[in-house]
Amino acid sequence: MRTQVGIIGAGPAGLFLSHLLHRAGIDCVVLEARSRAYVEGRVRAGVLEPGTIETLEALGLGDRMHREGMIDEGLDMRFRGKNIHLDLPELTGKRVIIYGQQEVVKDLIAARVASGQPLVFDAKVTELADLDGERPRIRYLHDGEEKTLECDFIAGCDGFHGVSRAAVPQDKITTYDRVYDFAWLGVLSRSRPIADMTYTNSDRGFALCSRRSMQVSRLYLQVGADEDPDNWSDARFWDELHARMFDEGRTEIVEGEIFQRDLARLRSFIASPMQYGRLFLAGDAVHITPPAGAKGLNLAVADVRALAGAVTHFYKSGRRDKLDRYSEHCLKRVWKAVGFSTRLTGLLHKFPSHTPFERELQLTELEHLHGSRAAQTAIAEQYVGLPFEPI
Ligand code: RFL
Ligand code: PHB
Repeated sequence: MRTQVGIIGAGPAGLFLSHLLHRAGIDCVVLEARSRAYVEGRVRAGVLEPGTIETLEALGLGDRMHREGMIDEGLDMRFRGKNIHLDLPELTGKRVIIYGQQEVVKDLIAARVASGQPLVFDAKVTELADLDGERPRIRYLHDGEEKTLECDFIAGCDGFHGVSRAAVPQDKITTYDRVYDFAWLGVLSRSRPIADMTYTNSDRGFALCSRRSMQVSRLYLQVGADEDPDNWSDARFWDELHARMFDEGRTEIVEGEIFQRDLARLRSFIASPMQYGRLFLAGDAVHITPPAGAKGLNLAVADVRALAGAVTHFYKSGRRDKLDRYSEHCLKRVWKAVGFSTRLTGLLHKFPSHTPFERELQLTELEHLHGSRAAQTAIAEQYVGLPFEPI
């Protein structure tokens, strides 16, 4: 089999890229290791920045997001019983939309399938070959057979544990990372969410109240890195959430049936450069932000917009200049976003390693944010996402 761009992974990065390329008249094949049901059922992100919203709209895929998504105009940060309210439209003129990542993924998959363009599930990529030649190849397993896809370019959109990044010779890539010794225990509950997206830094640790609809809350608690989600009975989860949200009277947070639980280890990670020969890495395959700040999915979209622009330019003009700039272009945004999420993580979590001095400094920064519009604007500007620069 042959195509122009071989895309590994049907997460947000691979799926958005397939649509952006198809719109530009460029052929691609998406290979996904898992089943359609598995990919559509994976609960993750929820906050879409204006740039991601516009990208879905431009692809003609924004209708359900506008019908079912929830416009979010503000977020709260609580500490020591105080509340910082960031009014996003007032501070930035922009809003975000809360719409589950798996809903975005469902919309992208349905449209790709309807267009008749190739998207192969249960196709696990095992090896990449000739990345530095003219005709790179992808080997994968499908229907019990080993198959080969020959391409002009390969897009490695296979997430943090994929095979693409590992296919780059070690002396051609540098990695930067920081692993945290805590995790987020996330649940979905059938209960009315509280009014605003609310982050809290309490003496008992971090918590976050978000939502997926007016009937479903998405709730997170900071827990130990190796915590077993089964150790958290529903009662224990609610007790801890009320306490961390300063809702001891249990008058604010509505409890409901918890029907999904997951644990996300926290890490900051960047691999550089994001390309090697004819392989281009995008999304979680090449960078990970800690989830505070909700940047991962949005960064994946920013990467593949740049990649689609560079590939389109190549086929139109025969020139590689934009492809050659891909990594440098994306990494500017990536470092800012990873820096922002890392800073927010530092501001909001309880660090087992903190001395009382460091804990007081953390609370002092929150106090400053409480009283300073300039500090609030700086957070809000990054939270809604920086504008896209042309590649
Ligand atoms: P994905 O989504 O991991 O998709 C990669 C795909 O590649 C497939 N794959 C392979 N396919 C073929 N052959 C192989 N050998 C393969 N190996 C892997 C996988 O099966 C998978 O389908 O990466 P992508 O596309 O780069 O998308 C990144 C986002 O998923 C991620 O950044 C976000 O979910 C992060 N994130 C959030 N991002 C936001 O923008 N806003 C948020 O509110 C937000 N909240 C979150 C989050 C991530 C979380 N967790 C679970 C880490 C909240 C949480 C709790
Ligand atoms: C979510 O709704 O899943 C969510 C919201 C805000 C974050 C991270 C995740 O910072």
